[in-house]
Amino acid sequence: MMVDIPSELIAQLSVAKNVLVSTGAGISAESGVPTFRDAQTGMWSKFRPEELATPEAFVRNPKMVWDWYAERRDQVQAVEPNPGHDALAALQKFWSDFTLVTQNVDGLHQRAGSRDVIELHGNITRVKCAREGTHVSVWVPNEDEPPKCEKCGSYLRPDVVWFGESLPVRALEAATHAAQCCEVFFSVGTSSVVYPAAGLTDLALNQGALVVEVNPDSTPLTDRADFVLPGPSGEVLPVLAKQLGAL
Ligand code: BV8
Repeated sequence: MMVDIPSELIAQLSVAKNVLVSTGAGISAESGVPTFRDAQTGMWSKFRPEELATPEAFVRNPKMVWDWYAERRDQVQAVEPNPGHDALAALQKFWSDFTLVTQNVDGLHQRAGSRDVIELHGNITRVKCAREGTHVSVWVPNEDEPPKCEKCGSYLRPDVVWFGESLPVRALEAATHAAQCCEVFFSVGTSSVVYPAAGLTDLALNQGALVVEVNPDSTPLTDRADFVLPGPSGEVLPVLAKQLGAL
């Protein structure tokens, strides 16, 4: 695919000082991690993620929800970051004030070398006690139900934010501050429908940031963005980084 980056965008990015990049499931698609909008496969094909990624689902069927996350945890640990992740790790060194915010829970940005990643929705490779919130790294597997916390006996659960749960306060505060201060806001690989993450874009637009969308499909942001780079992030971001001299 031929990636065409407008020269006007390159000119503005070359002199930018404060850049915020916000990513969604699309940036991990080329690593082989299904996006939320992709149809679920296998035994999960009859469920929508929104039905499984909720506290209610965990109360109703804790073992099913635990197993869904265990399968996804194995999946993300078996794949590698792709050139889109790598390009963002390189661009972090290019701009003097760079913030990376992600809705993803796969940890691939960190594995690509990005530092200080703001994880709005947690991280699927971390497990915590459902009652105390303390992180647990080892547990006794159980055929019939999720493993239990050794200290209090409550179920363990993935350290992710479910629908209807509040986002981690410090992560959301840091992301909100970055969206209010940035000169350039990149929205990469997100359908821009899940709030409050999608609201960061509105903050950036309202304070006059230059907004760039990287996505092969159109989203509710597409008509409002200053620049739209319509392609897979694993192809667009490396070309952008090379043209800026960051790769
Ligand atoms: C909250 C972790 C306060 C778990 C996730 C009614 C209206 C508006 C909002 C609400 C509402 N009712 C409730 C809400 C709030 C709700 C919400 O936004 N619902 C939506 C569905 C309407 N939000 C919440 O509940 C949040 N909490 O608000 O707390 C509160 C408290 C009580 C009651 C109400 C509110 C919590 C939201 C976090 C949920 N957890 N993940 C897990 O992973 O299992 S969300 C999960 O879905 C992801 O983390 C991600 O955020 C989201 C999916 O979005 P995307 O990342 O954008 O992925 P998607 O598949 O949608 O799109 C992929 C995109 O990539 C596409 O555009 C595609 O074209 C593109 N793409 C594909 N390939 C590529 C590509 N792009 C580039 N390159 C490619 N190669």
